[in-house]
Amino acid sequence: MNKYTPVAEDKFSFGLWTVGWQGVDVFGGAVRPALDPVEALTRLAELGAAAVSFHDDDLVPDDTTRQHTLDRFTKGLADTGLVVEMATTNLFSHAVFKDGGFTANDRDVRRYALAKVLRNVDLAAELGARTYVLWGGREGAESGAAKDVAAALDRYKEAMDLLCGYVREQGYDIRFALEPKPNEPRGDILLPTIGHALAFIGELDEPSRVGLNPEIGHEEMAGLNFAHGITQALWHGKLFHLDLNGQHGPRFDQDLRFGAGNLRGAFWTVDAMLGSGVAPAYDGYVHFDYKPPRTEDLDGVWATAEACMRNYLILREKVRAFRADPEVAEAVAAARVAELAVPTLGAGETLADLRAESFDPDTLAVRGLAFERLDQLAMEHLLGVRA
Ligand SMILES: [Mn+2]
Repeated sequence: MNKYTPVAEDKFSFGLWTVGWQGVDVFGGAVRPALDPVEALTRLAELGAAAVSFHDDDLVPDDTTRQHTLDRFTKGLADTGLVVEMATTNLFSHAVFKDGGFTANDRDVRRYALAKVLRNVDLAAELGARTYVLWGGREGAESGAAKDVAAALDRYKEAMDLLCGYVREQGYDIRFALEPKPNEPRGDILLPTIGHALAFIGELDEPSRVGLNPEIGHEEMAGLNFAHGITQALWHGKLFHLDLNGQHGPRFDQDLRFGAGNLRGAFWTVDAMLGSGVAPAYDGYVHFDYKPPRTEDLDGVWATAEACMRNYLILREKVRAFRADPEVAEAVAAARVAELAVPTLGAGETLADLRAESFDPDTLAVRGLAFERLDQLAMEHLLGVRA
């Protein structure tokens, strides 16, 4: 036990499909044996996780073993004290979803997709999950005329409106969280970024039931700043959940363990999650969605799971030390950060008053902002040369 050993209050959560990934990729088959979900619960609990999430097909892929699996899994939850905090539907693996689920051109496929989601929403409610994620990885296209994008958005909205109505009628304590991704497996995926998804939610019948589950790797694949993205989601009250992992810029979806890849991005992500600015802190589960590389055996898998949590705790300590450092406070003041929270127009002031003022842009332009000193202090905290 040391200061980077997780405790339940840290609210760490893992998808069963993360530690359970057998390493099947585009170029090769499995490198690890299938992982029993109950074994996953036991090992994750030992490492200090508080919760898990699952796709229907991770946990109950087969109707003939469904009840037996659920009985064992429910007992595993009770034995370990872990909870199910999130559930989601696999609308991408089966060949039937080759053109998507909710937005497949084939109406029968859309009807099947909706039925599959409804069935797993019932299971999610039964297992106590309060967040239901929808990642539409196959909702998209590789070519132009094949997909009527506006019609696809109509069908996406129809599906979300139906799901919201269902959850309301059933009285389930569940909110939906859309997970944006720009591409892979489709050439172009619908709702590719946080911004696209936020705008889409505004068009739904019950927008309050739907928020976001942004993933670091997905936003960085699009070249975007994840900390800025989740801060905007928090500003809209829409950061219902998140997926932490690691990514090296715009390339294939790497799903590295959290902290690997863009380390500075990870630092600012934790800073944003802790609510260091005007936006509220994130108060949901700290959920990891990564893939232990194919080089690892099962011991290596557990080492990566432990490292995800450890890196979060190390970064949290560094962010707190940065924010508590008196020299940082000085640098923040010199950078006029707090001034941005002051409304541009004064109380009782009119636009006419503002226009009557005489401005000297050349004088204003001379002021430096001293952002680099502040950023260097963050860098030095991150590099461990300031206590
Ligand atoms: Mn990913």
